[in-house]
Amino acid sequence: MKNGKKKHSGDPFDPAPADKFTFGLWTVGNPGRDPFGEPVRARMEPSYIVQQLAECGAYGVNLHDNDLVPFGASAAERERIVGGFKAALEDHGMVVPMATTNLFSHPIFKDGAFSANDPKVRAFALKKSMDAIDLGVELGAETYVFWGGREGTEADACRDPRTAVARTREAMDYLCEYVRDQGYALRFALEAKPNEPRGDIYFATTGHMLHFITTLAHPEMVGVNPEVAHETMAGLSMVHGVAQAMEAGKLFHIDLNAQKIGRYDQDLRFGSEDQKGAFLLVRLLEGTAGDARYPARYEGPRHFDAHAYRSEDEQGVWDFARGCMRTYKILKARAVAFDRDPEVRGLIAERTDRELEPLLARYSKKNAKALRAHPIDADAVAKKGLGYEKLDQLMMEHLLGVRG
Ligand code: GCO
Ligand code: MN
Ligand code: MN
Repeated sequence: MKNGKKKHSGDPFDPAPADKFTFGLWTVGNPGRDPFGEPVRARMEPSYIVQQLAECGAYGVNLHDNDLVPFGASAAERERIVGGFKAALEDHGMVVPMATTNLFSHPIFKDGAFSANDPKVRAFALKKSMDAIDLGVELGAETYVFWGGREGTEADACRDPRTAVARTREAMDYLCEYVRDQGYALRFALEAKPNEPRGDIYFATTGHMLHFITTLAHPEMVGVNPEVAHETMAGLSMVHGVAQAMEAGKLFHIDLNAQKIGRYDQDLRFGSEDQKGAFLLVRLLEGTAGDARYPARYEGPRHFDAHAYRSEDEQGVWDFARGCMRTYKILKARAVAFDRDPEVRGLIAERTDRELEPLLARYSKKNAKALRAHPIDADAVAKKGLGYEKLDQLMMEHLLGVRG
């Protein structure tokens, strides 16, 4: 069954490849192990996952090197596994838009990878990353994610945190050069997380990453991969982080899921917590507000980095996957209706002032003089209500499905 030939149900919220939904092999493949309990589901073969995801209407699948090729596999084993996987992708019309390296499971990475104190560990991390980059490119990946899961500390005196930053820069510059040297058309996307599995992880948020990128030798090759759960764990607004990345042209990838604030990394089904945040995120990614100053929308894959509850069997996993995609599409439809609503448009229409705006746009001695001379009645401006209660309630009513 080729994905393109699969008959769509006709339900407007059922996903189709054109929606560009992707899942990691490790997401639907998550066996439900947690720090307190053993796996509750059997391992699924990568080719089987590809088939089932295609059946659900996904566009593609992403992977860590070791999700596909076991750690320490021989070259012959690698060839056999990769060959079989490519055939499954081809058979089901699925693509691999993103790949990444597992730099956290093997005990060698107990003190991190690129920031580890032992040069042997850093060397091993670079070698493993170059191999995994080759694998990703062979499978057609255009984006390569770096998530520094174990790049952090509990005993913070073990290294100067500035050294961790510098070592990470060295590694990114090294790998950018490697990609250029190979002539690969690959971009890097850096994924931040504040903690877990380490007590504190370096570059805790998307904002930290955005600045770090400006210090690299090839900043144009590197962007970010923000994750809902990670920004929420840090108590931050995912929407604001993503907006800043988009505005900087740095949203190269995204990890969609859901998370309750103040918890461990829950990786819940997209939209299953904080529906308002999820609505605003979809609205931003889809560009339904239509601000002409910015590119219309995010064009990359809509990737779900989440997994089914531990209560689920395999059927529950596919229910989970469909749920992520359906909720995204439902929120998109709600966002379109919201931004078309004349009452909403009236409330968010920007006030313009033809005399004042040009004076604000750019500093010059002349502009500053004219600005200073321009009378502004602060009390009169302050008195005016802004109607945000009404606006937010309208958003709630669209979100809850009673309007539009
Ligand atoms: C996590 C991370 C990972 C990464 C993945 C890809 O908290 O475990 O979100 O799922 O996204 O390793 O780099
Ligand atoms: Mn995560
Ligand atoms: Mn992630």
